[in-house]
Amino acid sequence: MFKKLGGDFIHKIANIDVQHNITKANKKIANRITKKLNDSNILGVDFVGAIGSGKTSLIEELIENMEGSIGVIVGDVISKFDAGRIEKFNIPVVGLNTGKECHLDAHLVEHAVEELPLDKIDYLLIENVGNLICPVDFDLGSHIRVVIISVSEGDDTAEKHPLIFQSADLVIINKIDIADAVGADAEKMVKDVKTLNPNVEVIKTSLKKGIGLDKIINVINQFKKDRNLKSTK
Ligand SMILES: Nc1nc2c(ncn2[C@@H]2O[C@H](COP(=O)(O)OP(=O)(O)OP(=O)(O)O)[C@@H](O)[C@H]2O)c(=O)[nH]1
Ligand SMILES: [Mg+2]
Repeated sequence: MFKKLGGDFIHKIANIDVQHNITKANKKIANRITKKLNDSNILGVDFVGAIGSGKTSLIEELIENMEGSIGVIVGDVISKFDAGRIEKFNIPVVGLNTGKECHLDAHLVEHAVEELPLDKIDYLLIENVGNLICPVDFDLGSHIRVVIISVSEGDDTAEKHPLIFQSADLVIINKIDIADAVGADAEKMVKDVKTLNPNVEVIKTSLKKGIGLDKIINVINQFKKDRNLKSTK
């Protein structure tokens, strides 16, 4: 019994060390990316959310409705579907496949950034792999993290995944058009997020019906202004 507990303890310590080294190495690369974006006056935005919550739909709406030039990095496990959706807009886009990994990391993003014409971009929008757990510790060098969930994942999503909401700069609760149909209480979701992260802005949207998009654009623009990143392209 004693031996078993000791074994478990050592096992946990080993995992923590490995994890610590990985996130430390990731952070170093992320800092390089942030510097590169700052030097080019680009605001980097990391979109994190559950599978199917509306990440690509939001990026599509931002491309169509925001002023300024946009470049996109699309992370997916294996497919190219989402990158294909963005390519239709004829803007710079790089698709990344993570294989078995459930999140993007700074190493992958740094390579993608090298492929982009930074002198022609005001906003770099990064779609992370659909997941609310794995991306938490992986800074991608972006200036802000937008977490997007939808009512169809259940109105207890925030309570179940506190860390990702605590790491968010903006939270979007999407698909409010179907809240009644799926029996979700969108106001409860807002309250749960605010409990976890009292200062974060929470915006309810229906990307299908164009509700809330203007608010998101205002917040993103404000983040750009706050960082003195001028739109000159
Ligand atoms: N009813 C409703 N459907 C929506 C809304 N926004 C997006 N959808 C639909 O939800 C589905 C998933 O949207 P995507 O934008 O592909 O979601 P995603 O988060 O990029 O998905 P993954 O990349 O696969 O994780 C699509 O069928 C969208 O048309 C909305 O506001 N309301
Ligand atoms: Mg997508």
